[in-house]
Amino acid sequence: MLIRDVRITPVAFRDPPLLNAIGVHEPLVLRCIVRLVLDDGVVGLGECAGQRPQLDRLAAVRPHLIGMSVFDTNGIERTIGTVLRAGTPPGGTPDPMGARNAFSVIETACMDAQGRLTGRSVSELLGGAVRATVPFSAYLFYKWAEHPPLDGRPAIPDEWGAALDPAGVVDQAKAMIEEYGFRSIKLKGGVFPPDEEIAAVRALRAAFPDHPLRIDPNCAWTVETARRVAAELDGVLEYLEDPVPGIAGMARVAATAPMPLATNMCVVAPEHLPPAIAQDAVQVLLTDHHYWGGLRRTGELARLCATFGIGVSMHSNSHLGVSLAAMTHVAAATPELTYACDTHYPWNRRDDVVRPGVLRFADGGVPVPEGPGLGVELDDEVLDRLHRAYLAARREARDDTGYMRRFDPAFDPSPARW
Ligand code: GKR
Ligand code: MG
Repeated sequence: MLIRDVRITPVAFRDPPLLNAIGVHEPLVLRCIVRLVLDDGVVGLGECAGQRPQLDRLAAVRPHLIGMSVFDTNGIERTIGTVLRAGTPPGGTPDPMGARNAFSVIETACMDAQGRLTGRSVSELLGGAVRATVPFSAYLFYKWAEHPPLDGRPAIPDEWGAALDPAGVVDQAKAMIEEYGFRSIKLKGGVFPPDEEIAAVRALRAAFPDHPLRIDPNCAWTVETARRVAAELDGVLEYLEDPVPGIAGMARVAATAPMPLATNMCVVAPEHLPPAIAQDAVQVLLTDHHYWGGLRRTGELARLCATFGIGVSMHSNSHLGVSLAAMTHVAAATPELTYACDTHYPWNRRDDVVRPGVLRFADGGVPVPEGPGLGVELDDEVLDRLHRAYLAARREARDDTGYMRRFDPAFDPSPARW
């Protein structure tokens, strides 16, 4: 049960040209697979973002984890915090969020290893699954038909096709729901003027009368616009996600909005909770174990939310199957998480580091993997191929705005621009 090695493998996988408030997704997503190798040969898996700061944090803590027990997650959390605080440059500010990001992936890998050692699944270790299948929502994006040609590189086609108007959004929803069976729908907004996005939501409502609907413009609207959109979509939206920046702005919208407001942007750390609660800014919190400090902390957060009458949903960024397995286990073991979770998983139909068979969608939900730990196994060949893709890409950060500006130099990503 002692950690003998920590293998940190950055990977890159293909992503369609999905549009959002700050630009467009680049052709490759950067992720990182972490393997904790124990003294008895057991390997625990975790997945996190593959941006340079996260890789640097993991490299810094790596030697300090060797020899620690995977059952001592309190000690591991303390060690990571201490090492990263000590690495703060003179005059620099400590980064507790960075420490939570680093601990999250290590804790996930520890719990996978604990499960493999004890023959228990991660959801059992978290207190037991309260649902056998975790519902996810269809996560729709406005998108281009292809990544346009760039710097001599030919266009990169994409089988999902374009979605640039209400009809395109409805077609995308139909395709995704036919394939995965989703029973809730989220539209990533903040891409077109709000009236066009209202029209898309109305078109979705007409095509899917019984599916709960959400829209998330990632803070692209002003308070006035958000209040107007909320009033116009009264009775249509299940919740309105991050219409405006900041807790105070969200509180002003919440004061008149007929539906709950949700966030994964203005409440992303423990210190954001008191002001958000005091101002009644948020009625649904999208948790994310990748940055809230791991799987156990996610459960604690959900319980805290329930105390204050805040609903719980789940945020997603582009990810692979190790993350999907972890999201499914923690959601299954969190009674308060009653909204269908977000996932970008359907946007990557090509490559997964996880061997096929365990993770599958049934009626829009993912059955909780039954094997020990996370219940998934790595495909070493795919891992190696995606690692080579990462090395060849020579990229260290996600840059939706910079990529968009290669095609539209005047692109404006400012928050509250509508
Ligand atoms: O993938 O473009 C995207 C999303 O906008 C993502 O970056 C957000 O973090 O999905 C996320 C959200 O709900 O805000
Ligand atoms: Mg969001």
